[in-house]
Amino acid sequence: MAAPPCWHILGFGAIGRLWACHLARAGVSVSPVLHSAERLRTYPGHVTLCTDAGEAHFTLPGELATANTPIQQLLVATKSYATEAALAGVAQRLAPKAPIVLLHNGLGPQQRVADAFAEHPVYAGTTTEGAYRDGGERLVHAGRGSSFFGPLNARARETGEAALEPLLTLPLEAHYDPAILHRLWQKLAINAAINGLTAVHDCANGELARHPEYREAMAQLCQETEELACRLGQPLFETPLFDQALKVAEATARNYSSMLQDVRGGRPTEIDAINGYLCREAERQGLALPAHQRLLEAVRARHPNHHGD
Ligand code: KPL
Repeated sequence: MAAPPCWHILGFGAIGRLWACHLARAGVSVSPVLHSAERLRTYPGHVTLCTDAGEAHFTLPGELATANTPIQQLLVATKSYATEAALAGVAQRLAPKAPIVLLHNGLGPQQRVADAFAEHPVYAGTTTEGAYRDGGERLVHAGRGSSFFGPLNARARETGEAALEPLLTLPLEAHYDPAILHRLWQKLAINAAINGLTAVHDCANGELARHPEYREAMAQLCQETEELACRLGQPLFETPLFDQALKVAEATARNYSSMLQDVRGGRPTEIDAINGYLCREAERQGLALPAHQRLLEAVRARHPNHHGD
């Protein structure tokens, strides 16, 4: 039997590595596409996955975007602001009808990629898996979560979930959801209530629930998000968004949000694809979102070299 085609992984941070290790463990060949010749030179070609069950080592030979092998299947796990440029760098290598799977926070890039790559089935995913890099090539899978993947364009709806095999059958809890936009909006609404505030106040997620002033700011953000979602006819949760956001802040009380980690690490943040996305959508509707706008500006001020989404 022919070996299953390779999955190329663009964006080799914690989440890209987590999926790469699990694909490799399932016997699928995986090729991380690294962002520079310097990175390829220092990358040892393997990753160690650390879980409660111990450590496992995976050989994952890296390559550059300029390599010339065709890409049959592509998982893009970059930060939201890097997705489109990273994809452009490998576009000429995509085999006809190669599925593209986008896995990042926020909204904006997904729709643009789905339109720009209309000949390819384009899917989006959202995950609550918790993983971080622990120096060098070690990856710690710290918190088990769940993931959803679903179609973004007509070609993906026609193709269905078959193209996502084996992403859906790994020992990570992953499901196919044809209404993926709803899931992406739910994650966006939660991230918009938590991430920016923790980045500005330099605090763990749980502080937002405990500190009255932060809690009030979170309530305002949630109320504005709900107003916009209602205007767009976009369902969110069955219970108020603020209750959901509080629940997540409490359940992840000791965690530092991905945005705070970016600010502390001096990296660009995903604010433009989260609160920025909501502000742009609101503007199209003639709606003002003052709390989101203020937060957007405050986070941008903390990282002046922010990227647009
Ligand atoms: O998704 C998250 C993030 O940090 O990006 C939350 C849910 C806020 C957990 O920290």
